[in-house]
Amino acid sequence: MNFYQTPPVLKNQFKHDSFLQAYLQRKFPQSQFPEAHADLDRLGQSVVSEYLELSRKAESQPPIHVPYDAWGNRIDEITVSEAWKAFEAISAKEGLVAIGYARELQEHSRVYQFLKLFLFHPSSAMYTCPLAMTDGAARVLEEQPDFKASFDHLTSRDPSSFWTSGQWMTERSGGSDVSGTETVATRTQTSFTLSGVKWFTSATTSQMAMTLAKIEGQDKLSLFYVELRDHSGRLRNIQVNRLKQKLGTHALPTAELTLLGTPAKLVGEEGKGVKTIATLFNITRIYNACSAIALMRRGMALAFEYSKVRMAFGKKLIDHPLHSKTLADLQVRYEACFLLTFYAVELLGKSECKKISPQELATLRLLIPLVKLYTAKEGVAIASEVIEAFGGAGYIEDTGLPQILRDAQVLAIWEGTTNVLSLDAQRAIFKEKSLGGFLASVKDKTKNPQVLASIDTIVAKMTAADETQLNLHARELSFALIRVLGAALLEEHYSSQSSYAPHRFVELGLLSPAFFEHDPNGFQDYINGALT
Ligand code: MFK
Repeated sequence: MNFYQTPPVLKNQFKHDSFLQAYLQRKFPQSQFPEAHADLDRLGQSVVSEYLELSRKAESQPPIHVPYDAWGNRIDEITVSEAWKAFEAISAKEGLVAIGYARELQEHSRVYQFLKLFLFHPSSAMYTCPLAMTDGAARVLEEQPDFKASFDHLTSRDPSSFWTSGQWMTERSGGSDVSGTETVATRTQTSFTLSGVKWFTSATTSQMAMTLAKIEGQDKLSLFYVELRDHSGRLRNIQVNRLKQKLGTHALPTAELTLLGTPAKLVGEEGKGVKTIATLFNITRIYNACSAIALMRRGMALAFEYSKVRMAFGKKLIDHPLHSKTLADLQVRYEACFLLTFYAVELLGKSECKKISPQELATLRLLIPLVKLYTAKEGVAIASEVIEAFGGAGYIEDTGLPQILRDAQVLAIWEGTTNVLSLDAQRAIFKEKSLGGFLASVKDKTKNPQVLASIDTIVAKMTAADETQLNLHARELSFALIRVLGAALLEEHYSSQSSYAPHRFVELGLLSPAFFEHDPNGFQDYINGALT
């Protein structure tokens, strides 16, 4: 007898998402944005048909590095699948970067653009990675009149002129502490050349890249613009050492490069490289959050569809209360992540259209590292639960489910790890004084006494702590701050603190069980003892 299971079938990911539709009703209503809604509806169907097929093809045909041609000439070609190439043209035509810069819907343009990215991401084989860096580079170059031609390429809707950009920050000395960057920029008569090794360069097939280097004789980093290839398509004094063998993101070419006197142009002021590139990574960090919620939503959609067809113990999975309660908790956590991410997107749009208040600006500064770190962690946890919700099928490669977990894991690493972002949040709080604005934004959206009490506890603990304690508790502080905002956004979304989702989110816990409580000295002896 043949045994078969009914696979979950994805429906239009725009239309058949009642939580998304409720969000749109509040923030981006069809009556006000009818053309955008029609476009999103079309895309919601493409991502479960044509684009989904392409992403499967791209995933099954990873890039290949060809160092030499048949005659021994060093060529360093990176060949990618036709499907991966197709995503470049699709991204241009869909306006996945362009919409954010044309600003036809003013401050709502970013919401429209990120709704498209949200739908696109799980069916893109991670093509959103080059798009994130392209968008970040466009945001930096938009402010630099000398780079107008490149900006136009990055924000083009025409596939024949559209460019993507890389962002090469990581060297062998470290991906978090970029101050150890060893690449040297040497002055030429007209510009600079770069020499050094870049240890992780994602989307190495991009036409251009933004990268950091130290100008000879200087200690501080500067930001540089590089065009990778000359008019004949040959790399401009760049050697590809190898492609990385990665846990996930298999369609995405990530290479180690040696720059051998690569022509480059300075972007912004000399010695202000980290500050200038912060504009770029603050955009890519929002993309990271958007990618995390997109993977959560795809996983949840699949798990929910499966629960309606899979029989166990005489009834459908969804009719088992323990299974449906498990899915409900995941959905609550996902909804908080969605609202947090789109709150950041709304504020980004307002800031770019100069319609942002000082309170909102402070909120955005602190929200970016917090939403990036929180959604990434939740993305991995929810992806893992989704796989479990399929039982053994979730562990089988050709269901496509393991890819969700693999691809989620990178979101907690690239663009800043959880610890590095927690320290960035502390920089935003103490150096840039963003906490007052952030907490005022939370209080504007909640009347829940448990949320308000948690804010009081956070402030009291922070006020009593010295620098060492703040550093030790940076992670739990980050999670507490983002959860109180998540609870407030759920309350605002449901216009009530007692609806299921806002109530349950608070019940699941705002502060960690031992918030700011452990002995600051004991852990070091303990871990050293345990590991030696
Ligand atoms: C699909 C999803 C898309 C994702 C795309 C993935 C592509 C991935 C490819 C990659 O490139 S992964 C590499 C990711 N690497 C990082 O994200 C770096 C992580 N490390 C940090 O974020 C560190 O905190 C940092 C490098 C910024 C610390 O460097 P420094 O040299 O110790 O910086 P410093 O001195 O603290 O700050 C320098 C200036 O930048 C300061 O301004 P001032 O000069 O005015 O004092 C800071 O205020 C400013 N700054 C730093 N972080 C900022 C910032 N400004 C605004 N926002 C921030 N987050």
